[in-house]
Amino acid sequence: MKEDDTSDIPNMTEQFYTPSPCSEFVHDGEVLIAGVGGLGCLWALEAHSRCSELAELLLIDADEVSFEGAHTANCLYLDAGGEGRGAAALPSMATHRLRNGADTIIPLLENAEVLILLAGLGGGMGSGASGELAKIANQYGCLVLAVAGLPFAEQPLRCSIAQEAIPSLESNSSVCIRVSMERLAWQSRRRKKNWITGSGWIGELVEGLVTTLARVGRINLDLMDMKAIINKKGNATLIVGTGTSDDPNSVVEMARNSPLNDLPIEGAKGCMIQVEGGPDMTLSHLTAVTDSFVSSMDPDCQVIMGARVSDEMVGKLRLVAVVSGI
Ligand SMILES: Nc1nc2c(ncn2[C@@H]2O[C@H](COP(=O)(O)OP(=O)(O)OP(=O)(O)O)[C@@H](O)[C@H]2O)c(=O)[nH]1
Ligand SMILES: [Mg+2]
Repeated sequence: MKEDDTSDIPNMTEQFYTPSPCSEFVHDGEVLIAGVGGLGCLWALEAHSRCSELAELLLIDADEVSFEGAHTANCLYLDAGGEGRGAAALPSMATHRLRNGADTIIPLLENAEVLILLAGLGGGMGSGASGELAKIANQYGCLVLAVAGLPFAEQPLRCSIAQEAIPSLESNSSVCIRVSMERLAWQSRRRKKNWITGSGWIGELVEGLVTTLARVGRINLDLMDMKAIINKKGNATLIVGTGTSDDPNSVVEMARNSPLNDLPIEGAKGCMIQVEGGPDMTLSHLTAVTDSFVSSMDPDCQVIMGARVSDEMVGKLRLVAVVSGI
């Protein structure tokens, strides 16, 4: 079927639910967390539950099951014949449905400065609609940070659908990290968690990015800092790691071995790093984490650093970074 031939695509029924109130913290505009497709919606819901007062949530799918329990979400329901069973692994159908149904989400995109886009590739909706959403968001001036889940190797058809979908998502995103679901599943066993919901890794990354931009830290970072790092030549990636404050190196170790870590950061030219900890966090914790994290980067690497303290992080440390010029 040709890209613009919609003749054999059934009429779309699309539904949109009302937005939730958002926080006053994000002065420069809103951060929008969006999930596309079944897996993307699950990841977005889990991530948003960690920082719901700091970001808006948008769920897009052709399967209403994805909206269950999403009381404060904006839900874009892109159903074809009312069968409510997803986009039946047909990405081109999903692309068209989003293109035709995007009007209702334009106000959200106009309001957002950063779109954190989560999708599992290999099915219909996530593969077909995520690149299109990123493209529309770009047109409205959003900075797009994407997390793309790649299917298991034993699903060759899904892998080829994902390979076809990735260029559009990557070219319309400022940063797009590729997450192997295989690696996510494998490492989730160690966390004794279900990989399907991201096992906490995706939620931690999104929460870290949102709080970094929310200007609630001790040393604040903002969107200008993020843009300065992202705009460096070369590839960029997003990194998260957690550990305990008695062993700051464990945080960096975990970040390096995280299933979300898709590119080696050796020799990187740019790094924005936010370290979060409890009220017990000291300057030496902060420098230990940062020094160890940037040690393998280019000696002239531009490093922008931030720090945030929250009561829930007592005894813990978390590092969230945007690394560029790779
Ligand atoms: N092995 C396994 N893989 C899964 C499972 N759920 C999702 N995936 C993988 O994740 C990819 C995306 O899944 P979904 O997000 O459910 O797909 P979707 O975008 O909703 O696609 P449609 O339902 O066709 O519209 C799939 O291609 C699979 O590779 C699961 O339960 N088991
Ligand atoms: Mg689905």
